[in-house]
Amino acid sequence: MLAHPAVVSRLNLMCGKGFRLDHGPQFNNAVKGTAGLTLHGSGDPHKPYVAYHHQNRGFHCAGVTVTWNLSTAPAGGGGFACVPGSHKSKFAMPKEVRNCDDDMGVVVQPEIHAGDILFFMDGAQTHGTHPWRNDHQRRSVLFKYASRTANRGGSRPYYKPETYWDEEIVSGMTPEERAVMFGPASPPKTQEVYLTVDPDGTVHLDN
Ligand SMILES: O=C(O)CCC(=O)C(=O)O
Repeated sequence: MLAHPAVVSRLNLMCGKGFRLDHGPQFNNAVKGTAGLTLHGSGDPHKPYVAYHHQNRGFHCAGVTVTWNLSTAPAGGGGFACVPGSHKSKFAMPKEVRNCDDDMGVVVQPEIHAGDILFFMDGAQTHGTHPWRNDHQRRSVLFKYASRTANRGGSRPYYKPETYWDEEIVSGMTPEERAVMFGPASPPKTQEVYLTVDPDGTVHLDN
């Protein structure tokens, strides 16, 4: 599943050659009545590590999720839902679409058969989950891929300056210097990486 030809050929186009698994796989086994996930993504706010970009004749998406569906999701029965084309949207997702109160005629919950593979542009595209209304369990496995240098969060355990560089290099640094020595991770879960500049030119941590 991880490096299946049907996946590789498409991710080479979508994420670019050298794509990698960022995190996952995640397993979805919703039972009838499972609900509560709102729609998300939509490229808003802009996150470079999952963004969609079109340049000349080529397109590129930093984050793509590949879902292997092990059970069937009939149209209208719930499960994966999205707004096709929303990766090109330049406006915020309406609140009603986000919380599924009003789909404004743009949300699609595609019919999916067991054995289908679904590709979606994760953070760049409006997507989410509709309540599961089927008697059988939903079963799907989600692989979260990224383009080579995009970081969707997978390296958080290793990004401390002491690990990413070396204890010797970072010991003795001020908190402000240390802030720029963290390795990549998105979004950082620590305030130690955010800097700000005061009107008098002082740089300090932005807590
Ligand atoms: O497959 C689904 O139900 C949606 C998954 C999702 O929203 C996500 O992975 O961010």
